[in-house]
Amino acid sequence: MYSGAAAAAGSPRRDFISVTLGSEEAVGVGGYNNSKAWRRRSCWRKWKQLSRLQRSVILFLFAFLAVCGVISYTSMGETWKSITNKSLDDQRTEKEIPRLKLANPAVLPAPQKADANHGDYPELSLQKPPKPPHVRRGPSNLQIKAPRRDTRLKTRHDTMRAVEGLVEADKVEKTEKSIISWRGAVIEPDQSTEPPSSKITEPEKPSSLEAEDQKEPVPINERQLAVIEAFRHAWKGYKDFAWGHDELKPLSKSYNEWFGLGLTLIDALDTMWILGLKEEFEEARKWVANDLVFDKNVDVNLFESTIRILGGLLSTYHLSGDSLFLEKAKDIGNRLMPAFKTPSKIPYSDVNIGRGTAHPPRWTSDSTVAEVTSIQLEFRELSRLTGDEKFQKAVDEVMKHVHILSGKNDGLVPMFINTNSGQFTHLGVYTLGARADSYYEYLLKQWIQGGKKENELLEDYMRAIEGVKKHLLQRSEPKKLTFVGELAHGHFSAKMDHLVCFLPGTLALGAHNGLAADHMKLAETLIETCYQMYAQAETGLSPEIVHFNLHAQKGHKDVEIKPADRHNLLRPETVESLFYMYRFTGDKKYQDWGWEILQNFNRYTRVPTGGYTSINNVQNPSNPEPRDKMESFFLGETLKYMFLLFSDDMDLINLDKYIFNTEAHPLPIWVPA
Ligand code: DMJ
Repeated sequence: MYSGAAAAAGSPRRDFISVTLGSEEAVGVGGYNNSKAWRRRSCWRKWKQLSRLQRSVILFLFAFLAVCGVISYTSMGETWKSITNKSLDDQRTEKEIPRLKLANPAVLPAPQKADANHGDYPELSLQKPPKPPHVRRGPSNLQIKAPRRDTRLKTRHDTMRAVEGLVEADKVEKTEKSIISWRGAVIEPDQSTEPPSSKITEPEKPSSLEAEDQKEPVPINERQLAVIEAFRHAWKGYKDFAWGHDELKPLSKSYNEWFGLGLTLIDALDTMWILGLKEEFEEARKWVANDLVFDKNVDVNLFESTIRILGGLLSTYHLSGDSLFLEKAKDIGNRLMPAFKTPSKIPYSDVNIGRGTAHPPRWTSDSTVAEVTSIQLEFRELSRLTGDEKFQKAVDEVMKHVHILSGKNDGLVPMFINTNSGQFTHLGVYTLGARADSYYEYLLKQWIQGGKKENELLEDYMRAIEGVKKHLLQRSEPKKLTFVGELAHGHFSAKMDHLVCFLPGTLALGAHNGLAADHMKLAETLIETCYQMYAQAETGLSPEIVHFNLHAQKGHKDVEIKPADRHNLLRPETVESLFYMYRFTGDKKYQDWGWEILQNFNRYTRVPTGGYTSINNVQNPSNPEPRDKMESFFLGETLKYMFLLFSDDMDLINLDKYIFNTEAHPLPIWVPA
């Protein structure tokens, strides 16, 4: 552009010509060679005209410059060589030992006196690479969506592992490779299943509870460790002699089959989670994944399989976030639904989960009232999780029906209900024990689960407690213990089942949720009675049923035990109520009472080769007559409530967030307080 402009100006100058020398257009090839020859001749002429001295000086200068050039070339070559080699070395280092270099260069020790003092520096091989991030594989819509979990359970799991010295780096690394979830829930990458339905609405977490979650984890104490030890002992027996079967027979080192569905294992899943027994949980989880099959030609009891299996799977899903348990819960939930196909919609007691048929017991068309009214927490939760309302509809219908049914006595219900007519049968007998107990418990708990909006449930509960006060409360002699008796056709009986000891806990839970303060007073007196049912037996373990003395008699205690009633099945109800009482009052005496009970279980029911057994005679410490059976609720309920009772962490399964079903499986409260 510049040359064009100059040409256009029409003023060729020498300088300008030299610029255009390279242009063929300007000089042509021949012109260029002629000029070279001319320049050579003129230089030679000038050299000849110089004096000898001048020529010598010039030659010397050339020689000097040549020597300098050679020297500087040599030293630059060395420098260049070293630079080139260094960069090659660097490249090799990054390619050949990339992990050492990339792992954590900032913590590598400086390489000083490396040979003189090996011990001062950590071996490179001992340096732990940074933990890989937890990676969820697979398309995002197939990834497991965990429900919101109690973060205190997570931190407690960490504490537990530390306390027991279970944290071994290699195990942790191994586990991290094979799982994609945290803390115990082994979710193998290829086992991810579809997420919960989009209709699921997890309850929002109030900010105050978020703050609670961030509190320091409370360390596990000695008594809790004793519970863990007891659990492990029980689990050892189950694992060695009854793995995958319903119940352990610890003395004969065999098992008992009821439904053939691994009842003890499923009932114990969330207990293991809460106790922080990661390895045991993982092993059990594998059994659920690989061996738990519901497609079986087997009759199961609707109530028992709902509270133990469906309830256990749902709570384990909530605690672990592992969708395997939700899938299994859906499966069993669907298979139980035929029970509701009755003329009255009051479900049959038994269902064949393989054939999809249901029926009442052989000898009657009645179901027990407790059984048909204590499956609601689980089916309602299943509807919420799946978005399929059929589960909730079926069980709500039962509650609505019972709400308006005649035959109650001041809110107290008879024990049987007919599946054809939908009417109560065997009228006139009222108890808070067997066959009616959890009807009362679930009235309150459903009301809490649903966010305290379902007024009919609350009405029925309040009326029933008034009925208890009016018809069933009495005081014993000599200690004047308040107890809950039974009413049969107008006659009061001073009989009380151990099962009734759920009541103090339920009353306390109601009072905690804003119900009448006198419910708490009643809870305090009743839990004292339940404790005395243990303390007044020779083994310190309660019998199944007691009769209270209404009149003082010399040499007689408050509690009388009939020969047919003196067995103990390792039941949970008193420990359950102790747990609620301690949570709501902070009174350590409840923990101490629970501790006495645990020690007596260890003294009289523990089988040395593994497991615990029911006993036939709580009055004979020298021979309590072991029955050779460990009920699944010992692991599902009794030991779980023990552990929670001894915990000083009031937020471990926070009672404003969770509601326990009647088998001690915690389910979320839909609208937490
Ligand atoms: C458990 O299966 C449940 O607690 C049920 O409500 C009553 N019976 C046993 C424990 O005693």
